[in-house]
Amino acid sequence: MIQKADNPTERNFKDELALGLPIQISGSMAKWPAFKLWQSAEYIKQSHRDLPCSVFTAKVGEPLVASPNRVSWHELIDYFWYGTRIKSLPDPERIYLKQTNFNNFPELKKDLVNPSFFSAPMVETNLWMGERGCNSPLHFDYIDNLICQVTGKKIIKLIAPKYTPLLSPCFLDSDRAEKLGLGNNFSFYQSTNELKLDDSSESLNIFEVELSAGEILYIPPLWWHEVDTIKGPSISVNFWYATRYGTRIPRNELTSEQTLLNPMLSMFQS
Ligand SMILES: O=C(O)CCC(=O)C(=O)O
Repeated sequence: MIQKADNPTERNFKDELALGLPIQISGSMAKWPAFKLWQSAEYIKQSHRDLPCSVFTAKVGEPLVASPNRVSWHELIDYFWYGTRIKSLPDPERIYLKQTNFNNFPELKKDLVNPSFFSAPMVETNLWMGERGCNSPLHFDYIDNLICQVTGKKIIKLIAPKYTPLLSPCFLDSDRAEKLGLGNNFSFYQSTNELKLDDSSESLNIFEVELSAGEILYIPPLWWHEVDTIKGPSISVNFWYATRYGTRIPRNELTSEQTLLNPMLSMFQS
């Protein structure tokens, strides 16, 4: 079972954090203006009406890939909330606005409240907006992460870093990683459903978290996670914080499995 915390203070959270496990947090978004204001599609739409946005799209049975066509913010909102077709996109099955820096959305950024229980330096705040069926493949990040669900619902599957050797991680080549929107991460291209585990892996433990509107999931660095949107329109905000591993590992160091495993294994040996 995943740890849960209700409206933690900075002090409570530090104690929980010391355990190095994911934590599902409730009660800490109640005062976010976004939590009320973003219930209105019209409010969201007017905030950045004509802003061009880069999105990921997928045809039936295929993974989401970066679309060469940009779409305006108001078209996206009309699509997600009212089902209006976007003419410039060739009839996709799914559309996902992934990991888009909130600096592009100054009007909406005003409606966020930085979580007061987390005290590390913040690196980036991103917007994720999608519909049922949107997915982020299994991967991990080197930094502390808070995923805050404002509308809709997601299922997040989590695997502890100690299981990495059982997962036989594979690197995506950089073109493919870019296309799938995983350019800055070490990535693992299989989903948890497709894991080909050998007999020794019976004890692999996959945590499954259902994240509803108003809830936050803390994902510690190096924890594998796969994210599925199960109810749309879904808006998530994620905050990344600098940690002992720094912020990002330069792409040119992503060359071997050793690079991936060393920091993780040394963590477990220490
Ligand atoms: O919500 C998603 O689709 C993915 C989020 C994620 O992978 C992250 O915040 O690191």
